[in-house]
Amino acid sequence: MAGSITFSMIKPDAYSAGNSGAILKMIEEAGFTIKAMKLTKLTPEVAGKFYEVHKERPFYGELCAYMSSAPIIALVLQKANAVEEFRKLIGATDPTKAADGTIRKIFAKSIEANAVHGSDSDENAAIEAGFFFSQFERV
Ligand code: DGI
Repeated sequence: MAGSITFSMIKPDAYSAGNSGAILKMIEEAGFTIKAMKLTKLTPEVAGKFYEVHKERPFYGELCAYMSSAPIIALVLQKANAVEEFRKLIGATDPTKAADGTIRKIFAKSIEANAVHGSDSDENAAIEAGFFFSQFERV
């Protein structure tokens, strides 16, 4: 099936809590196809580079420490209108504001430990997918 792509991560809190399988199940049941997948552990430096757009924000240091605190699963996902559809599936950044049935509402622990990442534009999806995966690691 054709469609656009988005980039996602299952974040340290969700991985450590053993929720990766349940989250992947929700993603597939929502109609996304997994095009690339990798389990890895970020260093604070790599997390800092990934979140460079947030470097002026007060939580940047904590965010980089958190994102490198345990393994993550990086994903490239495909679906029609993937970026927008995936942001609907994960819900608001702050899980207390996320809609019922969304991944963050179900699995997130806090605004920082919020279970999953989802790209916010097609342009960023391409940049983020390229940050984690070579062309040989994508189908
Ligand atoms: O695109 P999102 O992940 O929904 O949100 P974002 O791009 O505004 O922020 C990126 C990540 O930074 C978010 O998933 C968790 C973290 N973050 C955002 N706002 C706060 C925050 N972390 C803390 N500690 N406090 C915040 O206010």
